[in-house]
Amino acid sequence: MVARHSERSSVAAGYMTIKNTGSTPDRLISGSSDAGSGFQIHEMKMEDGVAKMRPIKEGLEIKPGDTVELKPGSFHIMFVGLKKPLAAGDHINATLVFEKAGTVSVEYEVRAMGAEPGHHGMPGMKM
Ligand SMILES: [Cu+2]
Repeated sequence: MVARHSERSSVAAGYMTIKNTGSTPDRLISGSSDAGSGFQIHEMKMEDGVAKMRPIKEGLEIKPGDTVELKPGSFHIMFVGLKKPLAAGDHINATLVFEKAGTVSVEYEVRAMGAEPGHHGMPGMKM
C-alpha cells in the first residue's frame, strides 16, 4: 500500500490492489485513516484532454475473482484534511470498509509524489 503526497498539499492519494477472492460482488464503500479527517474514493478520467477526478459516491465495485487496481490516473483513495504534512517514509493506518467483507485494516507507506513511477509490486489484499 502506497500513499503519495505533494509537499505543500493537505491531500494525499492512496494506491493499492484489491482482489475479490469471494464468490459474490463486493464494494469498497468508505474508510478512514489516522492521517486526516477525510477519506474519499476517487476516479480519475480524461475529459477533453484534461485529467479530472471525482468522488465515487456509489463506491467501487469488485466483481468475484476480479482484481481492481487503484493507481495513478485511475481509481485512488484521497486522504483529505491531513492533520500534518506527510513525509516520505511515514506510515498511515487506514481502515477500508467493504459492503460485504466489512472493515479491513491496511497500512500505507508514504512516498513522495512522482517518485518511483509504476510500482506494481504491491501485495494484493485478500478478502
Ligand atoms: Cu483524488
